[in-house]
Amino acid sequence: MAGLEELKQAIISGNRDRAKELTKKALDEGVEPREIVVDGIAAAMEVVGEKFRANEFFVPELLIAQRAMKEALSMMSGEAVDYIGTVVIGTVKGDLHDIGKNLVAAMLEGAGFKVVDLKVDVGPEDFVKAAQENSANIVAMSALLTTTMGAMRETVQALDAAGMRDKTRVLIGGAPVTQGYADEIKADGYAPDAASAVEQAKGLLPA
Ligand code: B1M
Repeated sequence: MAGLEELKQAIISGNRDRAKELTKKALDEGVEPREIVVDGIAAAMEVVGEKFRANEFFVPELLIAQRAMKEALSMMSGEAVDYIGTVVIGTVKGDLHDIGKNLVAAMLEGAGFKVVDLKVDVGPEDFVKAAQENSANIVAMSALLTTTMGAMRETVQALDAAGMRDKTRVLIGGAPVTQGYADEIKADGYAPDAASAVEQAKGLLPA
């Protein structure tokens, strides 16, 4: 849809007002919220991520695009969606990096999950509390610092201690995180990027 391509370009170029306006227009025209997220918002952030990796975009462009993404997403709250599962997501304790986490959250929303975003610097007890309150299927954690990865292990242990691991699966990711680390801390899934996070999350839902 042409409007969603325009929305994608508005987010890539960091045009917040235009991104908001185009999201509202698409909703008013009856475009499915999930289509707006997948083909407009998440698609834009994938391009932003690629440009960043290719050194075509630097941190300021990344942050400006992220703000436009947030404005667009803010227009979606309250839209009725049939959820396929609930994910509680956050960046772990001590870690303030949220661009990748936001991208994963947007992609999960686009794939039909209800996403409860605890933002950044989220302690194990906060993950546990939010997972209990929202009957979450999945706790998803992001870490960008080698020094904060340990908080993922602590959160897995806190979920264990709360007796929640039979119902709540753990998905982890972020630049320094590996499958080996996920195995070591007994997380149920690891994803190297936002698209594979969605695949992993779907695979972690009860059959
Ligand atoms: Co910081 N930073 N930073 N930083 N920062 C890194 C991560 C670093 C690699 C830079 C470097 O030294 N080369 C380094 C970490 C080294 C390490 O520990 N290995 C670093 C450091 C050291 C720091 C500070 C300590 C610097 C300082 O103050 N001395 C400090 C720490 C602050 C804190 O968190 N307590 C700090 C601060 C910051 C800013 C605030 C300036 C800013 C963050 C802004 C924000 O997020 N709102 C920032 C940024 C932007 C970066 C870099 C440049 C970019 C990170 C990013 O957003 N990438 C980064 C260097 C780099 O990567 N080149 C760096 C783009 C994003 C789309 O990718 O987050 O990897 P990413 O997410 C990907 C995947 O990892 C995956 O999917 C995403 C999309 O495909 N993924 C998941 C992420 N989470 C997932 C969860 C999943 C699954 C997949 O499942 C749940």
